Amino acid sequence: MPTPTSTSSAPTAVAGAAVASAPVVFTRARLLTMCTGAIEGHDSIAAVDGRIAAIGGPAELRHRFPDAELVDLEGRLVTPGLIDCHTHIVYGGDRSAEMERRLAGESYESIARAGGGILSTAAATARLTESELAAAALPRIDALLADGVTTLEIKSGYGLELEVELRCLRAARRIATLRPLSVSTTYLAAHVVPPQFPGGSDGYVEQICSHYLPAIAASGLADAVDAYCETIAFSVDQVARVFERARALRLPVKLHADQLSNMHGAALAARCGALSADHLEFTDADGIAAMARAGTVAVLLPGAFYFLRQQQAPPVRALRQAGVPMAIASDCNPGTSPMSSLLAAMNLAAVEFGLSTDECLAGVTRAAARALGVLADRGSLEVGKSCDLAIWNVEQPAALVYSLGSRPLYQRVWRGARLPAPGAATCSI
Ligand code: DI6
Ligand code: FE
Repeated sequence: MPTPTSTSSAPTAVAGAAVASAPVVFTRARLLTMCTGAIEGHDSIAAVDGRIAAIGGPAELRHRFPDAELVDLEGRLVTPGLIDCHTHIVYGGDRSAEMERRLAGESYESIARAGGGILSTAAATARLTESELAAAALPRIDALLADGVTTLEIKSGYGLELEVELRCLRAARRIATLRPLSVSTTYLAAHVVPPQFPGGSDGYVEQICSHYLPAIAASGLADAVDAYCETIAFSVDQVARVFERARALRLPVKLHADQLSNMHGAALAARCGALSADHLEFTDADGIAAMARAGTVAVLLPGAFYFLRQQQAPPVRALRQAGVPMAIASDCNPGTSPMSSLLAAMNLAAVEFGLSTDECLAGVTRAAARALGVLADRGSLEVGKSCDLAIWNVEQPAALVYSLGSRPLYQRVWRGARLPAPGAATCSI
């Protein structure tokens, strides 16, 4: 493994939305562009104003960008910065006691029906301020950054009431000012019915459609709208109402679909032109065909599958055959996926769901960018896209999927600025 030399100067200090404006040429990189694979003979990449200005040979780029700082990557593997496209990372409280109940034989559904689950996190979330919510999320965010993540989706959904939902979305936006990464926010509108809500779940859906969604849209705090379509949550009809309103307000939609039962959520998501349908353990052939027709991305969440000890894996073979793009995300949440590692999610997707290592890499880059509607800007190394890179201390791309806990990141680059990997080794013996 290479050691850094004096040609690599100290990483630029950046916080939040700063971008590197000084041109940089990264040389001696093994580029995994995620568009055409490694480009033969092209081992250099130029970043200008935070964007990829050119990909080519070292002499050519040095000639084209004579004032650029040269950064010798000494043969390291370079991928697009990773994208975690489904998280519930902003929340209060702790649900470890629920794990003990589940280990003693209770099911996730029965704990939820008894007032635990999402409702217990909602109560703990409501007690925190915006800055406390952001602070509580930061250790989890830092763990994802140490995995090479440069774009993160953050859902609300533990607020339930409008005021707390807005607070969670503000906390999510604040995180983007505290750490160098891009954040996409999602209003998880229909997650669980607040206790004693007048009119029950239909009354709550009515409230979401008539009051909450317009207020969220007006706030500009949400990039998309999500819902939880499940027997313990909301029906297909209720979700359809929420999505119709969201789309009328020009907010893209996505759905927690068919995780615990076949609610035909994937078909609903496709029918509504959703960016993604997520989970999909129980999705049937009709749902897959509908997703393929609509171009809806399948977001696989193997952390939740693992933590819930589910038996039925998503229909990966059929999704693959139908040409549905498959993304992988951490689903970082306190109830079903208390996991702050996207590399671990890739490993689980390979081991538990049978994805190839190439599919795993596409799942956290290109397909994840598509699931967030940001593929034109991120998800692959192409001229014009944001210069978001993950630079790795590994020989083979497959090594990123193969091991657990090995911390292979050398450095992240976000919008052209080099950032140290939190806590990671920068050299080897
Ligand atoms: N996403 C969710 O919203 C639910 N499951 C999932 O994967 C519930 C999360 C929770 O129990 O807090
Ligand atoms: Fe989720």
